[in-house]
Amino acid sequence: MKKLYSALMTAFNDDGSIDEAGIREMVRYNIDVNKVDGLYVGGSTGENFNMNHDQKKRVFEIAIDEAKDQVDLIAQVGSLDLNESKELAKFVTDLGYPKISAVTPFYYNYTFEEIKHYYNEILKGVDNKLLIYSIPALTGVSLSMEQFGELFENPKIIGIKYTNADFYLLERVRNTFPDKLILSGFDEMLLPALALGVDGAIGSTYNLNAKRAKAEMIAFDEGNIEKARQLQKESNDLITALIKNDIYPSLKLVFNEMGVHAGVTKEPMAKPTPEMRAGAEKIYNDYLK
Ligand code: SI3
Repeated sequence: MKKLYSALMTAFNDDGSIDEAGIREMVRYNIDVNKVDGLYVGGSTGENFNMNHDQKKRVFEIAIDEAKDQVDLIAQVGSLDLNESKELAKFVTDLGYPKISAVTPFYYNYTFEEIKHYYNEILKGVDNKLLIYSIPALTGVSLSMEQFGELFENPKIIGIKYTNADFYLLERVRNTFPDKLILSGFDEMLLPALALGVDGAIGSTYNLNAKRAKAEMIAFDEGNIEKARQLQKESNDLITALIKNDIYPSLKLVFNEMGVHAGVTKEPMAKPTPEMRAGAEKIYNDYLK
């Protein structure tokens, strides 16, 4: 059975502090209403790269305290400060996270040897399993099939969160490493990723749209491709509207519209404008009600 994970958002107050109650509400909504299989904590959607060290730790604590062991939890610990990544990897492992993930190090055009060193260092002395977070559009880092293979030489590296529209590479990686866990990261491309044999998906829009995405996975598994295509079309109408309205603030605005307190985004991400608020209300009424 393929697994669906929501990329957990972080509720912030206007001053950039963490809204703990909001985070708990979103965890609960994902477990109780969305019935997701898991949560990806501290990813792009969680605005992890906007947070300071203490905030990252606090979000990890709140999420696992609320979710307990009701769903699978993956903690994204990647950081440009390798010492921070190592500390966070130990911290979340001690908290009980069954899996970790780390974004490829970015900005300084690291060599592959440096990237490999980063992953192996994060895992040194940490009794946990790791998913490589590959998102070339945001990091500028594209790993080849051979490079994934070299990273997999570390037995603790169990798979990839694959946020990449390169389906040729996905096919090569899937078939070369049939035992690795590959979770697709582009919600709008779930169906082609399913066709290439991913084990599930992690995404931002599943916070709002998990039921449709789950139904699409089931339709795909049953061989009902027409139904899966129709569901992907409906999802993409929603995702297109969210992207046009500025996706991160809009996901929160729509959650707030649904009565789930998601707070606001953290600067420098845009704060909601009146136009965004109106757009979010329309998205809720048009696609989710
Ligand atoms: O938290 C995370 O790391 C993610 O949710 C990554 C995920 O792949 C999302 N990518 C980004 C850059 O946010 C997608 O879910 C994305 O928002 C969605 O496909 C819309 O483009």
